[in-house]
Amino acid sequence: PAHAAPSGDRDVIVHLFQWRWESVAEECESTLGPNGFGAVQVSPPQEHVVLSGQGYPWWQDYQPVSYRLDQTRRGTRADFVDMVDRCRDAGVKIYVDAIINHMSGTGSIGAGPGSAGSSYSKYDYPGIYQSQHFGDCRRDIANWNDKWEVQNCELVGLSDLDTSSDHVRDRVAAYLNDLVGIGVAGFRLDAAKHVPEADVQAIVSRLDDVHADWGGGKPYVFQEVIADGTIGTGSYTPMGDVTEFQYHRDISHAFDDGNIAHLSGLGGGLTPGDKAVVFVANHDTQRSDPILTHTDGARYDLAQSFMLAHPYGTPKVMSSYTWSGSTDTGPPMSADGTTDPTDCSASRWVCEHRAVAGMVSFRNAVDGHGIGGTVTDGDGRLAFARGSAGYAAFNATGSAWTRTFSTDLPDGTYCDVANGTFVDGVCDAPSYEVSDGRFTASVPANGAVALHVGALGECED
Ligand code: LM2
Ligand code: CA
Repeated sequence: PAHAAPSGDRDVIVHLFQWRWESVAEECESTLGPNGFGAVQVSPPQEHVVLSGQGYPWWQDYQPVSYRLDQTRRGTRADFVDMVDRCRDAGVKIYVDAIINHMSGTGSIGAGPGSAGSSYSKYDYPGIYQSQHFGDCRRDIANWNDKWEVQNCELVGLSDLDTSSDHVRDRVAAYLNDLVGIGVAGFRLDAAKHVPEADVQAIVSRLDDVHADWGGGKPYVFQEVIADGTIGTGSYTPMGDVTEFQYHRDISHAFDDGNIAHLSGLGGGLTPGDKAVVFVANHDTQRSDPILTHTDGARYDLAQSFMLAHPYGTPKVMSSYTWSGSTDTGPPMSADGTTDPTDCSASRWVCEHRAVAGMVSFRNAVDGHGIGGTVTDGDGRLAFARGSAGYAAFNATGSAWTRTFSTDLPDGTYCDVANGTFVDGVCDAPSYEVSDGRFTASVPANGAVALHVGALGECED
């Protein structure tokens, strides 16, 4: 296939929402590479509107005004290039959140300058797009049951590009290929459902091959499609992977309610797993429609752990920052709206991906093995094997689950990667002895235990 998912043994994506480029690079080196993360989804790198009058909300990034990468909120183009190189050296891909459906809207500041100094106004981006490059439906999408409107009218007042025109297709593809040339390995296509399928196809078909270190094939593409009765994910799977929002709702409700015993079949009836990008929460749902988020603590971490242990889909782990009051609140920043470097031990950065870093090694080690040997105990507890390569137990109740589990694991001492990490032979978690295929564990309340053959033999308590 033209846009195959990243290789199965390192497919985990982490969304480092709003992180500075230099902080992403450091995280690739210190944490993501060593634990086997496959890729980072970074926030949009293109020049965008600057809404000082509204306190620099996070969503100003979703109103692009040019394709320059000299976007100062998270760093310079040179910082971006350095990040891509350092992450690649650490074995981690960069996926860019690419805004292809629209440019800016009519916010509090309808005209420039943008974050890199470009002048603009809605429907006029000098040297890039003029009025004729936008669709004729210059009003908000009103009838979401009308596919034509959803794809050709304006999403929350954002100037809607006429992606049927060659000029727009060429210009968008030139931006994406600039990124591919830097070494970017894939894209999240923002608001893909609002771009007609044929137009996505035309843009994707213009993409160059990725860096030789990533195999030199076409970039990985996953499309943001919030499926409904009007537009399903199936119309977009020919062009790449798609976001599966029903998975998000299913896993979030299950862990929120403590009804997880049935989840071995999670994903059944949804988009085929080899086309689905899955997540517990994303940057939109955690604000507009929260079910289970970083504010829910252990139960949320448990859900992200479960997602990594379960074979359906390509998992995307969320990494958030907190806000109080308005959901518009941007990340920690200085007075001029420039984002602060990430500090996971202070400030408002949650860094919840670190809590599940060990489970990424589990996912990589059990790749290719299905779910078997399921054990339940009431509605809130579920354990299963991943063939002879791994075994995981999840406890979404308020009391410990103590029992002996039967596995197909080779006998030995295993690092519990649900409660720590195993990097370069060093285990910083509890360890378990598997003997005659069996081990006895006390799975913590709202916690898990996970053992795999890639974290065997050299554990230190
Ligand atoms: C997405 N996926 O399809 C992003 O995941 C989502 O975060 C984006 O919305 C959206 N599509 C457009 O890229 C965010 C935010 C909106 C915000 C837009 C544009 O959730 O609230 O809209 O970015 O910045 C804002 C105002 C809205 C206003 C609009 C245009 O909230 O009231 O509409 O700007 O000025 C008049
Ligand atoms: Ca559109």
